[in-house]
Amino acid sequence: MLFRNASDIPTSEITPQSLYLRRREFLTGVAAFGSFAALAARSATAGPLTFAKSAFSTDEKIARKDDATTYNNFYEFGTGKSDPSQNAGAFKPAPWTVKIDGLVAKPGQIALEDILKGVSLEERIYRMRCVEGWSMVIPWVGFSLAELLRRVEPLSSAKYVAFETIVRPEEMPGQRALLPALPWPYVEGLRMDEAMHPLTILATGMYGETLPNQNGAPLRLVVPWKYGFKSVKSIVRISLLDKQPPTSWNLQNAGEYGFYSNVNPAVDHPRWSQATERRLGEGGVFVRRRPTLMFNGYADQVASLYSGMDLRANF
Ligand SMILES: Nc1nc2c(c(=O)[nH]1)N[C@H]1C(S)=C(S)[C@@H](COP(=O)(O)O)O[C@H]1N2
Ligand SMILES: [Mo]
Repeated sequence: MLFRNASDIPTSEITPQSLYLRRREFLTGVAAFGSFAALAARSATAGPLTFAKSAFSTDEKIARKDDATTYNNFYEFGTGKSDPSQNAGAFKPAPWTVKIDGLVAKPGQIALEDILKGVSLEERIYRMRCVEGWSMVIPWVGFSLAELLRRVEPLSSAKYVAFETIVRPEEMPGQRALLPALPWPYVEGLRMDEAMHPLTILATGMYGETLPNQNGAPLRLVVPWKYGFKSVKSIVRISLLDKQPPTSWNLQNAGEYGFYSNVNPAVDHPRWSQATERRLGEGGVFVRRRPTLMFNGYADQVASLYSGMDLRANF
């Protein structure tokens, strides 16, 4: 039983080293042939793919795949929680290229296949906390954003990284709405040290499979110590800048959404408390709420990035 569905594997199970290495060889081999999508398709005959599990992974119970893929936000497909899964079917995540520009020595357009050739994919089981008060544990498949940024050689003047989602109104009904829910493209940003932090990944898959359209195919950011909206989906552009870039939710409502958006139970959203959360998959909507942890439980890893900063002013 080497290749079980990722969601069937107890999260406490550690990948044996030999299997880890064989998967690595396998992945390096297939990555040379094409995208993770192609890789996943090819492996369909061999059973679902599983990946080496990162040391950063949590052992908590992972969310049901059904919940994680049908209850979410992707306003390009509508503002309802079931809109993304219902309306993202016609979106075409391949072929895909990402433009990397700004303060880097090697700017350019990079095909997703080429990005994947130079990085190591692994499974990262992360807690995710949405600003609206729900949380879930997701087994991502992805690679460290730092790996990609190092390849394009950031200049010392680069202080921030900006991300942009694709604009494709033909395939994204939310971008055709008369009254746009957000200004398009969806934009997000990180400080350079946040972007280079080992916890920060670009994900191409979840649950051992290629990323579903509604979860940000084919490439989305995952920053587990920040509220969910920082994890920008379907990325087509990454720019390195010397100034703090604008972010979509801050543009829409600056009083409610700041640039940092670190998960912080002590700083409430103006309209609701952030002290507790409802964990998706814990027995439905009426289950008890659990306390929200500082930096979403990743304080040991990331608190030092913010030492000396007033996190109430820099929310
Ligand atoms: N382009 C884009 N990215 C986005 C969003 C969006 O509406 N558009 N929603 C954000 C919000 S509010 C959350 S909570 C997460 C949800 O990610 P998930 O679908 O993987 O749960 O995506 C974030 N990234
Ligand atoms: Mo969110």
